[in-house]
Amino acid sequence: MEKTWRWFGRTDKITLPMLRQIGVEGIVTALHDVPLGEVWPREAIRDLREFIESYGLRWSVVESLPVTETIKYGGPDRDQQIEIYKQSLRNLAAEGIRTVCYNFMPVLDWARTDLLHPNDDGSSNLYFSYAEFAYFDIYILKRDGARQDWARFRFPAGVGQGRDVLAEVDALAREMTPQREHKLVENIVIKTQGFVSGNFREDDEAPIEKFRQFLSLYQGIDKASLRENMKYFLQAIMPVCDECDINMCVHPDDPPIEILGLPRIVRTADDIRWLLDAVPNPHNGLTFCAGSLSAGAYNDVVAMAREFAPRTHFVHLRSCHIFPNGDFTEASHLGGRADLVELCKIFRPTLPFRVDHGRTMLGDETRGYNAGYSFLGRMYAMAQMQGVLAALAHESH
Ligand code: DNO
Repeated sequence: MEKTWRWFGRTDKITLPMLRQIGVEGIVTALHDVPLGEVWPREAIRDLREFIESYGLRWSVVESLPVTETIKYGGPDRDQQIEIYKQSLRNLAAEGIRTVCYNFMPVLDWARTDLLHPNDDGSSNLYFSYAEFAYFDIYILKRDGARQDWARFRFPAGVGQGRDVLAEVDALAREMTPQREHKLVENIVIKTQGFVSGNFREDDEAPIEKFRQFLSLYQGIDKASLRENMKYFLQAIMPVCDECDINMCVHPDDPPIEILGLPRIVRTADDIRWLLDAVPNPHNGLTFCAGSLSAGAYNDVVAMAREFAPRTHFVHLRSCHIFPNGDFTEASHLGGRADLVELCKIFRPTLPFRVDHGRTMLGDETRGYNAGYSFLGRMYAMAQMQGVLAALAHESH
């Protein structure tokens, strides 16, 4: 598979010459400076492409060309936003970039509650605690209906049985400090979101207020209507994808659970079947994020890879470990639920993959990195995956 790396542009402290040294072939990036909802100008795409190429690398994948909320909830200006999206796709194709990752998660992109969860060996990982997330929802966001939603919440078979999340939330409330609350807001809304070109920015002054406004846009939007809106969007952009030979690849919901009273529609094998069948064009495909999918106890990641490989255009290699209480963390790239060795046997050898959510280790803390995108942790994971791929290639000779 093509070895790619998510790089955040010229200001990224992890530079292209560093990536050359560790075997990276292709770059996964976006025009992070273009405000959400505006056309990506062809000149700016060309400029970044040439910069990448000047280091002997290629711009392989766009992650992400963001889909604005109005397209997701079906607002009055969605057609206008879809036209803008189409123009950005045309501009990307004109510069030879034809694999585009996006997501269809309402309001919040990926979510974690702890970004530096300590491991026994001294490194740290990202972590998702249901109790802390529910605390954020009930006590910080104070969302209408949050308490009832969490009272009804059921873990999938095999994990979290008998767990009383609400009791844990109330216990947390008794020991909570303003510093800890601040940290939780920072983790859920700022540090995980600020760099993904989504709704929130590092310098947002009232992120919780902004969060509530976004949530209010989704009143009355259920799973069926979100699906309709996704189908509408995909049908509208497919003619451009056909004309320009662009592969769209939706990123699964991370974590693959319904949160904040919002529908999430790319969580399970059934969801993916639905979205691939709803718009059966091969340009409507998937980012197979093994990490996101493996955080759902109901997902058999290897079986899903076998089923969806023909429509997969981009792969995220990482793996999650789910604890008996249902919480999850990122596992080693050679461990966890996702069985990355098996996945590497399934996907076409020409597909681009990137490692994802490396550990924080050996001084990564001091280097400056975006949450989940450490240098040494990802480099370690990349080396593990390169070893796996080399061993598989050797076996097949
Ligand atoms: C998080 C990422 C996501 C992903 C988007 C794709 O680490 O995997 O932010 O890039 O959801 O649109």
